[in-house]
Amino acid sequence: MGCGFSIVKISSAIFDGSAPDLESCPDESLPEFAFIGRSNVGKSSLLNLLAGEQGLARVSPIPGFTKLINVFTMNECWRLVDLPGYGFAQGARKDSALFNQTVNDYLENRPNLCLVFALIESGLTPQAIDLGFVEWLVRHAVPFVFVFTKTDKVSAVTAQANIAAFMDRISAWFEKLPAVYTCSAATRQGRQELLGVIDDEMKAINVAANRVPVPPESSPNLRLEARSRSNRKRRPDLNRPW
Ligand SMILES: Nc1nc2c(ncn2[C@@H]2O[C@H](COP(=O)(O)OP(=O)(O)O)[C@@H](O)[C@H]2O)c(=O)[nH]1
Ligand SMILES: [Mg+2]
Repeated sequence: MGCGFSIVKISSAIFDGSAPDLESCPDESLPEFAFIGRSNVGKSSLLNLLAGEQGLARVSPIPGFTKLINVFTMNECWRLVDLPGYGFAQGARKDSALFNQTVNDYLENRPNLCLVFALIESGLTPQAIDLGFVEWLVRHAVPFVFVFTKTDKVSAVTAQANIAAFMDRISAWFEKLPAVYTCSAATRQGRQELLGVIDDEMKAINVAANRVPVPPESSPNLRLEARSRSNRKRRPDLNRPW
């Protein structure tokens, strides 16, 4: 099947497997969109929502302890990656990793990583661990957008107040703030919009099958890596606002 532009219509969602480390991840030929956030924030639920398939990624009411990177290929063209949650790094020093080395490694070094969805619960006021994690993403020039989850659990007013407070805490780190989205796996709110984000990235990479022969330097793989590199360029000055 060719990689057309029917991102919003998911025709196939396949579990590729669980990787214990970066080396074990599938080949780097397809663009990847990864979900990161605290354990229980709703990463696996959002993945299932986007894939349109309940039970594709395992959802658990109990914070999980998995250290595996779970990879799913969509429409045979792009991947969704369910990363282990952070939040269990007891006693981590301020600048040390907040999560496991596997996740650090993936976020820093995966050449075909296009965009990270950084998930935060819309029902919570800004939490130090989320702020710290966002700081880590910024320091490491990881391209990301925010997704505030579980909007069905709080009033729109509360969610907007929490989002505004979070953005206020981090605004000094950015010339231009990352995009903010919201979602609910319960009401399916946010699905089309987030698939649209992926669609835009895919269009930018232009991995659609070329009908005319292309010179090797503009092959889809090279364009993908170039996109990944240019996404990583946003490296703002950091000064801790808290
Ligand atoms: N009400 C509500 N519950 C959710 C939502 N997303 C996830 N959950 C619940 O939150 C818990 C953790 O979800 P999960 O997707 O496993 O989180 P993960 O640990 O980040 O992968 C599960 O009990 C889910 O059913 C949502 O949008 N709304
Ligand atoms: Mg999960």
